Amino acid sequence: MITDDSLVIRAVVRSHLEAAGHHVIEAVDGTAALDACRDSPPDVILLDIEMPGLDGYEVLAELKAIPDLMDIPVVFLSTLTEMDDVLRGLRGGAHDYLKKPFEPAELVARVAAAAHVKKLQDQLRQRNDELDLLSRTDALTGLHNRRHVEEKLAYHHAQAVRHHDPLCALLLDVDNFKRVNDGFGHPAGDLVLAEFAVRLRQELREGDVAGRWGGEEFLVVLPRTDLAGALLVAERIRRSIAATPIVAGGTQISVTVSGGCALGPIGSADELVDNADAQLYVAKAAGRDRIASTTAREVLPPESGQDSSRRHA
Ligand code: GH3
Ligand code: MG
Repeated sequence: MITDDSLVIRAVVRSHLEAAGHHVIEAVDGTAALDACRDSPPDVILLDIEMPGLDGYEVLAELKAIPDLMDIPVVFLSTLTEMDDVLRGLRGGAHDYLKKPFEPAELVARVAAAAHVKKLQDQLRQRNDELDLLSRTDALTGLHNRRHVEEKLAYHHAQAVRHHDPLCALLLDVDNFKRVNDGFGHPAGDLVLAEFAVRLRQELREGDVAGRWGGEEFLVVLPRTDLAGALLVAERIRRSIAATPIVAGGTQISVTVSGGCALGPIGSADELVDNADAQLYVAKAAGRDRIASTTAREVLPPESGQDSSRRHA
């Protein structure tokens, strides 16, 4: 983007840069430049200093204050040739400073260098975003990993305390999963866990948080949800797992899941999970394929008429 109040300069710069294969947009003053950047950030900004309205230094300062725009390389293009002017521009965060009149070849070379820096920065940022996502994700299921779901739980717990909202934690554990591995092999067990996660996600709303807590154990955090609401979700998940066998390695594997549900916020996030864990134990002890919850200490039985002839792992 060339920002200059002179039509002639804009036209000359445009023609040189377009000849070098760049796509050029023009801004007639500082305000227009900032608007255009917000609209569609360019890779490089060529910036005049003396312009009506905002001068180039002010435009640079504004750009540096906007997180999405602060990394766009700015190349000053100015008739101000005193060292003080150059230094002021560079100290303000400009990438480069070209004096008018400029050599066309030098203009093209400096813009190319700035564009190269921008490209490297973009690649680095994208790679960082990917790494960030990887560091928060469980590779097998694509759900949040333990560390990340713990962070989310702590956040939602604090929010619930502050706003006096209910919050539920649901700990789910695949029943007799060891038998799946023993009977069908570890890779099939992995596929079962991956499909479990797919079905789990399908039953959750946006805003609910699901993560892999351990091997075949999953934690669901349900913000702004009371116990009745959480039990509805839990029961939906349980039913969705029990209803349809999971196909893994050409075999249909029937699995069930047990869940412990705890209502919070209570003292701490850890305590909430401990309570859910205690209820999970209750559900297991009561025969599995069911959800148990705090307060009511009620164990929901699987619905009657369930197909018991299906092969259970
Ligand atoms: P329960 O109903 O009491 O929960 O019985 P269970 O067999 O599910 O529980 P147990 O803790 O005895 O066994 C869990 C098994 O899960 C043992 C472990 O090898 C297996 N497991 C843990 N993580 C993975 C995984 O990522 N992939 C596979 N395939 N198996 C896993
Ligand atoms: Mg288990």
